[in-house]
Amino acid sequence: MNATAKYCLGLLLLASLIANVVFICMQARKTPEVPKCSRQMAAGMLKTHKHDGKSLIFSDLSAEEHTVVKEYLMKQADLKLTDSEVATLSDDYIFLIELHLPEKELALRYLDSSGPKPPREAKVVVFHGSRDLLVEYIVGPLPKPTYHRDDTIKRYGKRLQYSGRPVTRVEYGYIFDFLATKEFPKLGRVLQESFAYDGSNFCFVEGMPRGLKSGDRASWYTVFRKMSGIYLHPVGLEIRIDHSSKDPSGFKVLQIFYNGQYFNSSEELRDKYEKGNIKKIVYQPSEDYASLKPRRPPSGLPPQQYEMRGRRYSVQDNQVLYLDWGFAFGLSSLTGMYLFDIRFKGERIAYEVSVQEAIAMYGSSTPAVMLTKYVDSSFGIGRLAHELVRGVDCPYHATFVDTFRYLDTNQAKHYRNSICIFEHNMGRPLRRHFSDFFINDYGGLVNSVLIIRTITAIANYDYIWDFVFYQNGALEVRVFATGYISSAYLIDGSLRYGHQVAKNTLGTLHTHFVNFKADLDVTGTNNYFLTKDMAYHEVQVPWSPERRVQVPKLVEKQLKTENEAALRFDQKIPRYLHIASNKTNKWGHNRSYRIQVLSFNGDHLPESVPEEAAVSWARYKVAITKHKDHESTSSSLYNQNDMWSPAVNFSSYINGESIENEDLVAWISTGFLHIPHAEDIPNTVTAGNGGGFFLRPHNYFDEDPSINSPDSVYLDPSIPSDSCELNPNACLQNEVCMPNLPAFTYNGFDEVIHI
Ligand SMILES: *[C@@H]1O[C@H](CO)[C@@H](O)[C@H](O)[C@H]1NC(C)=O
Ligand SMILES: *[C@@H]1O[C@H](CO)[C@@H](O)[C@H](O)[C@H]1NC(C)=O
Ligand SMILES: *[C@@H]1O[C@H](CO)[C@@H](O)[C@H](O)[C@H]1NC(C)=O
Ligand SMILES: *[C@@H]1O[C@H](CO)[C@@H](O)[C@H](O)[C@H]1NC(C)=O
Ligand SMILES: [Cu+2]
Repeated sequence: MNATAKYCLGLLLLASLIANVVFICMQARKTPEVPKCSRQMAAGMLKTHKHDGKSLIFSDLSAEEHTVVKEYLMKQADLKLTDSEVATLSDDYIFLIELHLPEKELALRYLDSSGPKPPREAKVVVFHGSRDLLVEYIVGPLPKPTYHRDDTIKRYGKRLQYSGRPVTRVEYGYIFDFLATKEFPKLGRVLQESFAYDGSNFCFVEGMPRGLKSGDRASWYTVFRKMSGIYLHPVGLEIRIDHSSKDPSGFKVLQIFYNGQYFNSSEELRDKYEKGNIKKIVYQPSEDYASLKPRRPPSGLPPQQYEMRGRRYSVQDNQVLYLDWGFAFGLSSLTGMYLFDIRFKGERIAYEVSVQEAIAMYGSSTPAVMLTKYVDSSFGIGRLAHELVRGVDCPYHATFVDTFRYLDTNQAKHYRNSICIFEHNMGRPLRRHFSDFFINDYGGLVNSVLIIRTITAIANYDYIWDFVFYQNGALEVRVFATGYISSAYLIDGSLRYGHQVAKNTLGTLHTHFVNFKADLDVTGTNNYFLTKDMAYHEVQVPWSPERRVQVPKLVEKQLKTENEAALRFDQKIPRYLHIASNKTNKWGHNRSYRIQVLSFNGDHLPESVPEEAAVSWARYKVAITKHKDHESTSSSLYNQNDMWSPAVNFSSYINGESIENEDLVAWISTGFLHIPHAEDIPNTVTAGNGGGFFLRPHNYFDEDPSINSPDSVYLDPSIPSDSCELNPNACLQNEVCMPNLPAFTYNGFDEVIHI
């Protein structure tokens, strides 16, 4: 045991002694009897639904299922798999295991009629280093697999090049080791005098894509100082490494960018530095401006919400029931949160609503950032859903759900409390009216919603993913960005690409675009795509024919093919977009759900740019395609690392097919432009930084279903103000109920990635 460890142990003993004394003192003080709320479901709230277990066909694989899939494949002699714990880049090993979603037709037959349960299958991504191929296998049936088949061609229409694979922990390890042991020793004096490098105080952030054409695997690494909030501490050094070789001894430095100057090798930088004919950086200690440690002691507590009479929703396995709503949920390591079989009053509204992709395109004059186009699902959006913090990430009283994931690992990892579900009083009426003048009364309904959330910390950025269920039958999907901006070392010309936000630090301009999938099924799968807007037209005033006026009129249109319904980012589009049924409501109008986008992307990469094919979903504000099981996602695990010949080229889904009386899928893009500014330090805030969309009933019902909400309040002058019959708030004071909250726990650091 070294001296520091002994010292720590001593402190720990002392701390536990103090804690015990405090605990004993607290026991001694007699606590008054406090009534506690029942944590059981409120009686009668859920009488219209029951959990049926059918949602399990959409549930993520369990820890045991991941294990049996791995063990089954390891036994297949023809695959020649090496355990990923010991595999090198030239071996064949498992990279990812996750649920393979059932085919929609089979799933619907099982859910809606007495069809058989679809086979439960896993999707497994194998990196075949020995054959230079990436292969996706389907393994089934679980829990006792008997078959595996190569699904790559069916899904992607082609074989996948080995160079399109993401970088694994092992490869990162080789790269950082190569720098530390082969290159940095050559730069001893430069690193010492410029950065006070001590062998362990550097961190690296990579730019992507890893080159300029298909097959390139030569990434720029920006060096950041290892201190709290590394992303805001660039030191002024960037290095481009060719790591295309499967043998790490073949890794090479291609360029070095030091204080705004390019060099072809460490030797060149060293020699020029020693001769003194370059612009040097002279080390100065960084201030700790990026730390998130509170700068003053906490005081006060923000308001909390709690459930007076217990929960009004219930979560069983992966199924949630809430008032009139019901849905299944899961978390894909790659694409993040998805919901299936979303029903309101028992009727399916959407088969699937899911996150697909999040991209960010950066500007800078520094080499690593000027190329950067991050395509996050290739890194894994859901992969980085860590434990949520009670009382901050989700309300304290939320229900927390654990997830298991298998990505770049050799056994499923357990992520505690990585999804949260809660009912939330938004503190604003969903609807209300106070009638003055002729009749006096008041009717209102507080906006109480159910939210299911996960938060994914994808390196510097944290994305909050919310699905919000309203009592009027609307579903809102939101994304918010927070966390650290990425930054670059300030050099001449930097200010064209952003603002200076700290000493020597440029906050680099970038876009955030996010793509979602909404597979709506409005009264079944036979749907149409309708648009509505208004236009002014001129009419003669009937009682004054010599005058003409402009009157807004309803403009309705049906778009009949995928091409017509691919609504481009730079196009003026109708404001109302509907997935409609040919069934009508009581008033004779086609029943529909409206897609209402809250914030469109804005400018997209020009289509002439070779990388554009990998993110071609961003060409469209909304695109409607005919449902196909093999067009399940708008992007892929491989799009980032081979942007030039992407595994999924979304624009090819739009190929002239009819979308009349078909099963339709809406691909919805939302986003914002981020020009970093001083207040992004230390963190970007969620307020104002996000996007999303609503799916809202539109002539779907005959009236607003929220009129039946049990939370409705009604007042009129004849009702005594202390009567609780139509106004539960009048009796709130009689609720003798304290929240029964669970103890605070946190284990989120158990599964962090170490390289
Ligand atoms: C660095 O490499 C580039 C491109 O190969 C070349 O044009 C340039 O002359 C090289 N610089 C030096 C100093 O060798
Ligand atoms: C509505 O669509 C269904 C399914 O294609 C079809 O059978 C029916 O005839 C259609 N009804 C009307 C009124 O168009
Ligand atoms: C709207 O409903 C009517 C009546 O069922 C039907 O004839 C018509 O085809 C529907 N229109 C669309 C675009 O679905
Ligand atoms: C992507 O798909 C579109 C539409 O099919 C096609 O025109 C384009 O060439 C494709 N691009 C690549 C790089 O595959
Ligand atoms: Cu941003």
